[in-house]
Amino acid sequence: GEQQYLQLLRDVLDKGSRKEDRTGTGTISTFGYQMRFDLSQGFPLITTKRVAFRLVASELLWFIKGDTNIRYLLQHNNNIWNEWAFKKWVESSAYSGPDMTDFGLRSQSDEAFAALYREQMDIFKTRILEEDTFAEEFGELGNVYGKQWREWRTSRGDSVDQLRDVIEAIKKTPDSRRLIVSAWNPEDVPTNMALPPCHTMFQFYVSEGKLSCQLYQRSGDIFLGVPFNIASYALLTHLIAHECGLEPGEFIHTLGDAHIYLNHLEQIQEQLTREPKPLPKLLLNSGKTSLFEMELEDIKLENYEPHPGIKAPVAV
Ligand code: THF
Repeated sequence: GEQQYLQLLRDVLDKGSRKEDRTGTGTISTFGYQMRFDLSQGFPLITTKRVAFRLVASELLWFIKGDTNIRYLLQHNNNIWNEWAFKKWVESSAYSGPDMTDFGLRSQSDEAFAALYREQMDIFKTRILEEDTFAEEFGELGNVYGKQWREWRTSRGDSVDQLRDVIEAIKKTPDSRRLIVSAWNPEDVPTNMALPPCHTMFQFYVSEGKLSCQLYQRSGDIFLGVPFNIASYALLTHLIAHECGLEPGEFIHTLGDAHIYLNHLEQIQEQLTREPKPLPKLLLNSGKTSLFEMELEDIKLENYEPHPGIKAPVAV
């Protein structure tokens, strides 16, 4: 359970090497790592810091709906994808406000700039929420997860609903070794998405009435992103098991470049002094079966009593 996550933090701190990255922040990184979470032992939401489960759940429902526009997230008070849409906006010719080049890095060291950035971000969010045409153009992240999961475009001119198909296959051919959903679309990666998918593909496995899921994640921001990613795929596994009449089995998390950003080190030292608490329990509305009908209020977490949250800047 959580010990494996804490061990990942320690292993990367001990054995990782310094590596520069696209965002200019700098990381300590290792390549190839695997964790296993037995979902019958409790829901794997990290307890050594508070992780906002409602953000995990609303992001996952957004993927499941096939939505790729941040408007839905903002309507649910979820700000975790704002930076990527904002980046497209401030780099567009329609933007005429103060220069926002490298806003992520600059707002960490320059307080005056950070104030300007917050002001522009607030204006941006308000416009996404209130102006339909602005939202259509600048809230859109491109062909990110929701699009590839639900509407992968083919060379025949039609599309594949990978999520619906994999659920049907789990029901009809549970022994299949092809229960795969891929978000990595080589045709779209270079040009058609705000950020190439970090969780690139996942596979399901059914045995003894239990549904397991393994994710291959090409790149993992261990402090900020990975706790979200674990909870998100654990929730997806629960939702699909619920629909298919199976018990949740294991979530296996395989990471490619597993990295700690250099501006997360103090936060991690603090987290590693903390003892894990008992894991919470997930409760799904038993009156609904299809995951395509699930709403936030159908998903409840019980007995989550974590240590306090630990703030950290996100690298853009
Ligand atoms: N880019 C980077 N650098 N890290 C990531 O984790 C990441 N993601 C998604 C896309 N690009 C990424 C976005 N997911 C937070 C959590 C998940 C994100 C992005 C940001 C975050 O800041 N979480 C804070 C609190 C957020 C809040 O309360 O609003 C936290 O403390 O957990 C990984 O898929």
